Amino acid sequence: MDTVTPVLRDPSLYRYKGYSFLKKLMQKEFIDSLQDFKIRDDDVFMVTFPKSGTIWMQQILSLICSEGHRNGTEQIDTTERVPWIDIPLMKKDVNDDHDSRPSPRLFISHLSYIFVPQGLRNKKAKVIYVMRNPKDVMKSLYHFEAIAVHTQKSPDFAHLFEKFLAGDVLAGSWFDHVRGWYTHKDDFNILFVKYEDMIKDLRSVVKQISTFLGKELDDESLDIVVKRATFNKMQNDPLANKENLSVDFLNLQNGKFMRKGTIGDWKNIFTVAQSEAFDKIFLEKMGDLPINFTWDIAEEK
Ligand code: PPS
Repeated sequence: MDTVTPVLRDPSLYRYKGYSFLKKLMQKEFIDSLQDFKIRDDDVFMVTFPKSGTIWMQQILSLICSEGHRNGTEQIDTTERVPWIDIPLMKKDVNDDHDSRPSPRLFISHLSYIFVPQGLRNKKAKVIYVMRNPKDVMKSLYHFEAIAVHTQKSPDFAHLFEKFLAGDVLAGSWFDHVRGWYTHKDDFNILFVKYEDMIKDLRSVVKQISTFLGKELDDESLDIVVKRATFNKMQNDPLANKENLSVDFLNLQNGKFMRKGTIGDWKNIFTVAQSEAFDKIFLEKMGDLPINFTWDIAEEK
């Protein structure tokens, strides 16, 4: 549906083409204009459903692609090095906004596959899609709502649970997002990465990404990237952990952006009934896809 409709459980959002956009920051005309964004062959887009490891991968891409960032000589916030394509910058025209940036340009996005620039389908530019088990996404989102300025906070987890299932959260339905990107993978030059694999073996994932980007790192550089992308390191790095973000976006008095960074924290909030209900829906909606998530850190021990 191409018309704009309200998002029932969160009036700060509007629904357009099945996706839930922030009224305050994302205008549908701008989103539509992204179709014509001029892609360079060496552009790199990193796409996630919210709370799936966006700033983590943003930091990793930044470190892989910039030696200055890696050795700490480049004091630039990662959001500047790897900006959102979803939100207009200074010039408010997506081509003008990013035209003067040197290659390779790195971008982040929460958009579903239908909204990204047509040029990405040339399969030269690269897409990295990071996904995380949706129960942990929900738990992370529940806490994030306390610090997010532009979306409505759920009164309790039961409300968030319903909201999430209905797609009444930023980016719409998690199921549609993951399914959409996964089933259209052949339209793009895309690498899928799981948050849980990053937790389990960050070095291997960093290696995999640097190979995908054609930027093989020597062992020493690889070690530096991994070290600077660990939870503890990022938690103490204001250039990477959103602490420098304006109070217009995040109210960090109410909580932390870098919260726990683990697998299975959903167990501390889901009731047994919610977990079982979710498992059933997950099976119905995703059971036909060959995507296996790790739901519990103990599964790996
Ligand atoms: S957002 O708002 O959509 O951009 O959020 P996003 O960055 O996608 O997700 C935030 C969660 O990612 C965790 N995170 C990390 N986990 C492990 N290691 C590192 N280095 C790392 N960096 C970010 C962050 O803590 C959020 O997860 P939760 O479960 O809330 O802790």
